[in-house]
Amino acid sequence: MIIGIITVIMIVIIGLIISDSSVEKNSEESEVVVKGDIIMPTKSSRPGCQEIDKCYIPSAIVIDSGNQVTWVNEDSAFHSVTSGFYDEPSELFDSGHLAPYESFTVNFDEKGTYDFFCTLHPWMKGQVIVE
Ligand SMILES: [Cu+2]
Repeated sequence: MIIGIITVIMIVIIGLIISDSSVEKNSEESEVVVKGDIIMPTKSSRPGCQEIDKCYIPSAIVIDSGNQVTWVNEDSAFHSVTSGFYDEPSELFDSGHLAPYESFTVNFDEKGTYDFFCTLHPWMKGQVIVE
């Protein structure tokens, strides 16, 4: 009799634990706002990320013309995605300052190599190669 009651209680507790963890999992998935093609990871606001090629990840991306690229700032600092080079912006596109978890998307219709950088951190550089 007592063993029967304990067994029922155990089953209920295990059931609650399982349903709890599945709810948590679902809410975690819904927190992912935008999936970026290129991310700005944590610590990219400090010099040194260029030495390990982790200022923009990936720092170079190859796409077919007519497609778009989305950058997501996954750092806790502000960053930008600006066309050209730090000392020579090309004025093709400029995200302005992206707050943490903001994203920026550009359509690329013409073939070519598009350099970009961060106006706040001169060591952050990347390329979009449109084929
Ligand atoms: Cu930056």
